[in-house]
Amino acid sequence: MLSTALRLIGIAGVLLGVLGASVAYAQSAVTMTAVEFAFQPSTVRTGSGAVTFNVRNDGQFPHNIRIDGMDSDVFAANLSSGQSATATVTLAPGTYAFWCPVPTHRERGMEGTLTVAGAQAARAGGLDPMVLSGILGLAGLVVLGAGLRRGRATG
Ligand SMILES: [Cu+2]
Repeated sequence: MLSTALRLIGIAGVLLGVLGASVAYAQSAVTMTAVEFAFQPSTVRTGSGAVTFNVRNDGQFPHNIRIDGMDSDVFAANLSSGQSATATVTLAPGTYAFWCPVPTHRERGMEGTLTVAGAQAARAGGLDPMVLSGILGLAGLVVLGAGLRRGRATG
């Protein structure tokens, strides 16, 4: 019956791996508000690849986002007061400054730091979710395989 237990642990590991992967996917979204003159939050972390920005302009002036190294603003048009918008950009792992491209807004405080974690990068808060899910999934398969081998040897 040990092999049955091992198999169940293996299946649990695979499920954890799938769960971890979905968590990693969910983190590739950034939700912020823009006001005069700040982004809230101004320090943002996300996964690499396609990153969706959900931004609401809670201020009076138009605002937008420009990420260091990109040729255009995140939103095709500035967000007007009260407007919410969603846009997806592709980001490689790294640390980027971002700011509001409307004249003088950056100087007045509308800037922040965006950290994009890579698949191999360890985070300050713990393992990168993609790495963690991979380890959990792999551990699940190894345990599952051991359980199957044991079952064959004794049966
Ligand atoms: Cu602005």
